[in-house]
Amino acid sequence: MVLTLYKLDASPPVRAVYMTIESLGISDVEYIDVNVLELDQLKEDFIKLNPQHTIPTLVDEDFILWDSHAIMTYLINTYGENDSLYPLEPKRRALIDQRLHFDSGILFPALREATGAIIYGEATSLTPKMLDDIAKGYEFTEKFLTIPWLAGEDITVADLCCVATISTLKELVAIDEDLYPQLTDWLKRCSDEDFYKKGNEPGLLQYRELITSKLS
Ligand SMILES: N[C@@H](CCC(=O)N[C@@H](CS)C(=O)NCC(=O)O)C(=O)O
Repeated sequence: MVLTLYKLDASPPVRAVYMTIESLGISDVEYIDVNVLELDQLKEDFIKLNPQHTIPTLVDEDFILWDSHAIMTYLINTYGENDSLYPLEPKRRALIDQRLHFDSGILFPALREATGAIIYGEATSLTPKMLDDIAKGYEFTEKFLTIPWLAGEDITVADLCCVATISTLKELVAIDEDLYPQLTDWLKRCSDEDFYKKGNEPGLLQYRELITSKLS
């Protein structure tokens, strides 16, 4: 099997997929850059592949899939040696699914809104609404973390997904340790993991450079 992943390293959902690839130990992946900053995603060839023109997009032989959440769970279901990252047991899986939808519906939109405005030059600082949306994301996540990891006693795809977004939000708005002690601790524990160091850190640094260059 050779997988192809259309990507940009700075993109948080792409990094969530990288962390899944790292965790699963998949080595046979061809990576193709789609520079969304230059609007490469709107080129005819890419639109043919993914009419929604988003990265990450995965090609596995004749199967094409986009949306990081769908890609991560597909990779685990297809190539995982066991179900530990995405347990089959219905209630454990349902809790993970809730966290993935939380990322899709709350965390990532807050990040996309703020990042888009800064990168495409519509804003040079965050508006009160952007700050409020990010704070809501932190508050909810803090409340979920009454358990060690985001969806239970063990690391799951919920952690890989949400840490990509939250570590990137932190580049925009610092996480106050006093307000969000569980979130701070969880982020620290995620960042000590190998999957994070290899799959998230390099692209996160690129995101930081990009945002800093736009804000200064
Ligand atoms: N829910 C999607 C979001 C993907 C997304 O919005 N990716 C951005 C880059 S971070 C993108 O492709 N933007 C280009 C566009 O929407 O045209 C996922 O999780 O994959």
